[in-house]
Amino acid sequence: MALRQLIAGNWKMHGLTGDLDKVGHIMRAADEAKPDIGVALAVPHTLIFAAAELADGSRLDIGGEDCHQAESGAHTGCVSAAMVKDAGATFTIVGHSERRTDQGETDVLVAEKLSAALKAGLSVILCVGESEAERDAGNAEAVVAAQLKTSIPEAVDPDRLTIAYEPVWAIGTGRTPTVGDVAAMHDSIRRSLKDRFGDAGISMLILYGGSVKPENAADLLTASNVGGALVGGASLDPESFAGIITAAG
Ligand code: G2H
Repeated sequence: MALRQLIAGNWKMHGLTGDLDKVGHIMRAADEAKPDIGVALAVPHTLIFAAAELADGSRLDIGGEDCHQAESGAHTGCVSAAMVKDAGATFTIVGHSERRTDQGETDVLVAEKLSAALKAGLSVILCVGESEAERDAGNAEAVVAAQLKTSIPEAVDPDRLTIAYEPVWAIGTGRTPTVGDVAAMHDSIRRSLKDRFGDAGISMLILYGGSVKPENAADLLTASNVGGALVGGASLDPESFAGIITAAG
């Protein structure tokens, strides 16, 4: 069944094996979600194997938060897409703004990572989003369109690609754009995807991310062209994450 919305958690650099009971809780919420609502959870590499074993047979998809662009090689401390898949992930996030900022990742590098992930058999959540200065200058839509153009490689299977729009100034700050601003940006992203992929660009899910909580989820999830949410802080609390899953659809 094609998903109408996807609610994806992103634990970032949080979570030890002692937190796996939270995955169990989220798994039960996923199994109770409406049939056309998907639930996914991106966890640190160290937890993928155990979380995927736990979620096996449930409707919860476990993913990674990043992968290296190379298939293998002398890259101490890095993890390839094949390793992420081998550990049990079905997807990975690439291009999160925290990696773009902390690790200096560019759109070109993000495109290489996206290619590597698809080649390894993973689905991908690609993050894009403007800074506060870019929004204040009236350039938000142009910035995001440019990110999409360069971060999505030439050869790509659109059926395995999900976009997450995450305005950088809304991440972890408790601030969110208005529902109207979210709708305008998601409509703009949809136009870009349609231009690039035709019909496949119409059905591609576009998630909103940035301070999504149970209290604002219903409003954000009903905005035009919003196909779900990428949830950071609130996904660390299974009750809150379950509340967002319930708000979907
Ligand atoms: C944005 C989001 C999840 P938060 O990064 O990717 O995090 O919900 O904490 O703003």
